[in-house]
Amino acid sequence: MQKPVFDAPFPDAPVSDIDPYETRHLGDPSEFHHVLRRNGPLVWLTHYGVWATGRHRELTEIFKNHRTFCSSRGVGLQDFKTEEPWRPPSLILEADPPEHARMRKVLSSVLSSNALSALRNGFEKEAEQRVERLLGVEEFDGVAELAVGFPISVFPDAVGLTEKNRHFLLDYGNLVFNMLGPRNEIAARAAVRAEQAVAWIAKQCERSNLADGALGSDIYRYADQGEITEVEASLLVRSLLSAGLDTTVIAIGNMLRCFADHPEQWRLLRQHPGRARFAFEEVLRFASPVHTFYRTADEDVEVSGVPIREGEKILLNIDCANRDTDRWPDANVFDITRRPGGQAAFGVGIHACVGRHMAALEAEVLLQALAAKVGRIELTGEPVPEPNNALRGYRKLPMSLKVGD
Ligand code: OVV
Repeated sequence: MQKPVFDAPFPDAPVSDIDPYETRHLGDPSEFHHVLRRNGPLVWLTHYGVWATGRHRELTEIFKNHRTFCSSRGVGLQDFKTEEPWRPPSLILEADPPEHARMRKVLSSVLSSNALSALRNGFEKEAEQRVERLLGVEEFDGVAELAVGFPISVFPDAVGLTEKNRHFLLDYGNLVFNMLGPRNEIAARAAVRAEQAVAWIAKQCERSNLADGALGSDIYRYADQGEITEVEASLLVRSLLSAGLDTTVIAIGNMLRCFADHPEQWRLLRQHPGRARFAFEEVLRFASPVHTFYRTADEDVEVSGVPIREGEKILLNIDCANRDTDRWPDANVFDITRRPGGQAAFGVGIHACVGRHMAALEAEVLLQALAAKVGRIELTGEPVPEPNNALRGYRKLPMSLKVGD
């Protein structure tokens, strides 16, 4: 299929005709990363007519400058100013200050580490039982049993979902993230799979369908106090359901892969289980679950000498920035002893992940349950990547857990 070509906006602009959304680049981004590093601080992608950067410095600068680089025109490839979004925009992800701040305040108190500490015991029990069950199994799929299995058995309950059919959550999250890219085959497949999920999700967000004393009903308490409307509350619950599951599923899968590939790091973690939190941050740096978000220039601006015009989109390649050798010594080495502060997997600035404490809690609890029992995490077959327009992770991880040292 012939693709349109968007000419460079000025004569000497650094350009590339690589299509990062081709399945092979989604599975292995090294060629795209190479282009981003080599061609310039920002590179014009002729297939899409957008700028792209994978440098930590520029990515951070753009994320931090939320006034110029807005989110309300969408954080995917699509410009909400010129194209109709596929669903009512998220009140937090796809919003700018001051509206963004009012929503952020609600979600950050509902998802504060204090608020979540009550969940830890239950999460621990589930993680320990799950690990125990898998210890004697010769070969299993780490994605199904751990990366999906663990979050899906704790997260929907934490939100207060009462209905069955929780697999719709995965279909929906998969769709939400795929719709941040072009309308390629991957997005089309996700849409077919999620057809029923969209209506199901809307229903789960209603107050009457959420259990008392869980995160969803905590959000509705802010509606009772008049800080947000009832409709806003339901859309904030939708944000939890959009961003809360697929991300941690991918993150845990990537974490398993990291430790399977680096047994010496696993040994180190077992010697220092208190390092679980830092180890997870290093996993996020080394194998970032979200590879791409966009911003849109809301005015003419210059970044590192490159003029960007109002209305132009910038692809921010998070996983490339997290491997930037200008920012990280030995960026391509997985090392849980580093202090990966500044890693960009949760984003940077006012939009940095509001659910990060939930993600860290899930990962840390699972990591500690594994570290208590498992001497080695071994791959028993080829991992199968799951191509997604915004996430990078696995569909299958054939593995086994070896007891002992
Ligand atoms: C894909 C994504 C990430 C973060 C937040 C949301 C969605 C949302 O729906 O608010």
